[in-house]
Amino acid sequence: MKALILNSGMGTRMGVLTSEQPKCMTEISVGNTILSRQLSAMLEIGVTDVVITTGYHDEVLRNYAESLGLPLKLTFVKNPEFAETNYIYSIYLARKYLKNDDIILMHGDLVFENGVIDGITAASGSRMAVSSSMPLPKKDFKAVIEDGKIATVSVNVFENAVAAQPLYKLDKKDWAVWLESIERFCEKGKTTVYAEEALNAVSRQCDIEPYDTREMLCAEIDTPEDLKSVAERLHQAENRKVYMSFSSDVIHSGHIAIMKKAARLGKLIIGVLTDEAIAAYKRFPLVPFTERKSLFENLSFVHKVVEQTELSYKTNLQAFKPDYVVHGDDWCNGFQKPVREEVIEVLRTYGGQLVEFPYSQRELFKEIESQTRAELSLPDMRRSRLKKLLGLKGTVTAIEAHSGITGLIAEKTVVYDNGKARQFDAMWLSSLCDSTAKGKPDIELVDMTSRFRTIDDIMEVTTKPIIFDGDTGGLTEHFVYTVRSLERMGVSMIIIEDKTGLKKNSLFGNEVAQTQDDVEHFCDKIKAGKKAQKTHDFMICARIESLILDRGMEDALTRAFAYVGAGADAVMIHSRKKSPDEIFEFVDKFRSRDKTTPIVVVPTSFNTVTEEEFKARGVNVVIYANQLTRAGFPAMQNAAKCILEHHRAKECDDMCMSIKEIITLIPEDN
Ligand code: SPV
Ligand code: MG
Repeated sequence: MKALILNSGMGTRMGVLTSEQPKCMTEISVGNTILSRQLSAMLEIGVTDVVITTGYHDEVLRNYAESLGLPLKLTFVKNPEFAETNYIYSIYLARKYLKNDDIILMHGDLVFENGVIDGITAASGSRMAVSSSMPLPKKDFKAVIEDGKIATVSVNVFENAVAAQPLYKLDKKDWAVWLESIERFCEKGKTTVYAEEALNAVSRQCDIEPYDTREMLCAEIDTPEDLKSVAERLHQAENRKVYMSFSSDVIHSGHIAIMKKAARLGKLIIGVLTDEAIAAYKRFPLVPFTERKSLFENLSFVHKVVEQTELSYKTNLQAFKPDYVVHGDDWCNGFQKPVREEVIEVLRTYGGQLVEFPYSQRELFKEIESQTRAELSLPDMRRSRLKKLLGLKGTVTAIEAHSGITGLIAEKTVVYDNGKARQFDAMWLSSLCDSTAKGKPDIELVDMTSRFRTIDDIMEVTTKPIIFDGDTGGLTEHFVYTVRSLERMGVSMIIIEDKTGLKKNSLFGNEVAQTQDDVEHFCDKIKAGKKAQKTHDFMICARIESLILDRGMEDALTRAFAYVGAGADAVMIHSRKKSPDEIFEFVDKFRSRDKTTPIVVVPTSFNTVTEEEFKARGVNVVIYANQLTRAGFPAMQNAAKCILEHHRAKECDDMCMSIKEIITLIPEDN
C-alpha cells in the first residue's frame, strides 16, 4: 500500500501562515505540523511509500519533509501549473508512481486522529471517511451513499448527503478505475475540476464504502479559524484517557499489539490486577504484582499503571473516568460477560465508550499459557504457593482429592457470581478419602508408598498446592523420611494428629478406643520433622485431638502452644460437634496469645459456618475434607441399584454424565 498526499495548492485562505511555506507545514500541536502528523500516521500503520504532489513552495516543502528524517520512501511530484489547475492534474502527473497498488489518498491539509486511520484501514476493501454526526458543510465535500456505496462526492450535493472528508483507502481495483477516469479527464483538458468529478463518472464501477468517523476528529484546515478549532480538538483527542486491565504473567506480542492500538486512542492507563484478584479468578500468578506492574511501566506507549484490586472495573472507572475502555472481543460470553456488562453500564453514566478489538487466538499464546501452567506444577513452585496464598489472602480453602479426577475437580471447579469468581485454593489429601477409595478403613492401613502414588496421580494433572493428611506421622524415625519425600514431591503442608497406637478416624470420637499422644513425645516428633526438612516453605501442622477425645479446652490450648513452641508452622483444631462454639472458643483463646500462627479447621460437623465468618474469627485454612467422596459414592451406588432393578442401563442414563461429556472432561493437553 502507498500513500498519496496532495500538497500542490496555495492555501490562500490561511493568510500570512502560507506566505513563506505551503499549508501542510502549519504547526498544529507542539512540534507537529499537519504534514509531520500525516507522515507519522502512515509510518504507524506500516505504509512506508509516500508520494507527495507539490507545487507551491515546492523546495521548502521537499526540504522540510526530508528533514523530518522519517524512515519513509518519499517521492515528490511537482505540478508546475499548480496555480491554474486543480489536484486532479497533480495526480495525473504522479500517475506512474501510483499504479498497481492500494492507495491511501488524502489532502495535505487534513488533520485526523489515530482512530480514523485505524478504522479506515481496519477492513479490506475501499473506504472514504464520512461523518454522520457532523452538520453538512456548505463549501466542503459531501457524499451521497447508495446501496451502502459512495455514489457521488461533491461540494454541491445536499440531498441525501453526509459530510465527507478527502481521506480514502482504495484497493487496487477501485483505484485503477478512478485513476483511468482522471487520465481521461486530464487528457480532455479538464484539469480545473476536483478529482472527485472523475470518480463520480465511474463510481458505479467501484465499491467504496463510507467509513463513519462519527465524533472523531477528521477535518481540513482552510482558514486560521479552522486551525484554532482543529488544534483544540486535537489536543482533546490526544488527551483522552484509555483504560485496559491486565492479569497475565507474561506480555506477549498479542498484548503489545492490542495495547499499541489502545494507546492510539489517547493516554493509555493500565490497571494491573493484584495477586489476590487473580488468584481468586484464575490461578496463582507466577509473577508477583510488583513485577507485573513494572513490566507495563516500562512500555513507552503506556501513560500510567495503576492497581486493580478486583475483577470488576467499577472502582477504577469511577476513579479515572476513562473516555475509552479497550478489551479483546473474547469477553462477550463466558464468565467475564457480567464484568463487561458492568463496564458498559459504568461508562454510560459519564459518556465513556467500550472499544473491542479482535482477540488473537494464536497457538503461540495458548502455548505460553500452558507453559505457565506447567511451571506452576513444578515441585518448587507448587510447594511454596500455600504460604504465599496465606500471606495474600489471609484465609484459604482446600477441598479433598483422592485421585486424578477428583484433583481435576478441585483444580478446575469455578463458580462465577456477578463478575466475581470463586474457586478452591488448595487440595486436601485426606486419609479417610484415600483409604475409602481403596475400600479400606481409615486406620493408617494404606501405607505411605500407596499414599504417595495418589499424590503423584493428582500432581500429574493439577497445579494447586497440596495439604497432606499425615495421620499420626507414624514413628518419628519414619516421619523424618516422610517429610523429606513430601517436600521433594512439592507438597506444601503435612498435618499430623497427636494420637498414637492404632489410629481411628476422629469423627468416631470416643466411640472407639483412641489414644492421644503425650505432649512431649508429639513435640519431639514435630521438632524432628522440622529439623529434617530442607526448604523453608514446607509446613508442618500439628493437629490437636483434645476436643475430639473430650479432654477439654485447656488441654487443647496447652497442647497448641506447646506444639507451636516445638516448631509447628500451624495448628489444626478439630471437633465433631455440630455447634461451632468450641472451635470458636479455641480460636478466640489461641488468638489472644498468638496472632500469627495459622489455624486450620475441618468443618465437617460444624458445617453451618461460612468461610467469611471463619476468616473474621482468625481462622486461616478451611478444609472441606470429604465432600467429593461422600457425594460421589452414593451416586455410584444409586446407578448400580438402578441397573439391577431394571435389568438394563436405560433408566440410569439420566443420572449419568453423557458419554460426550465424560470423554471431553479430561483435556488432552493437561
Ligand atoms: C481426613 O479427612 O482423613 C481427616 C479429617 O483426617 S477427619 O476425617 O475429620 O478426621
Ligand atoms: Mg485423616
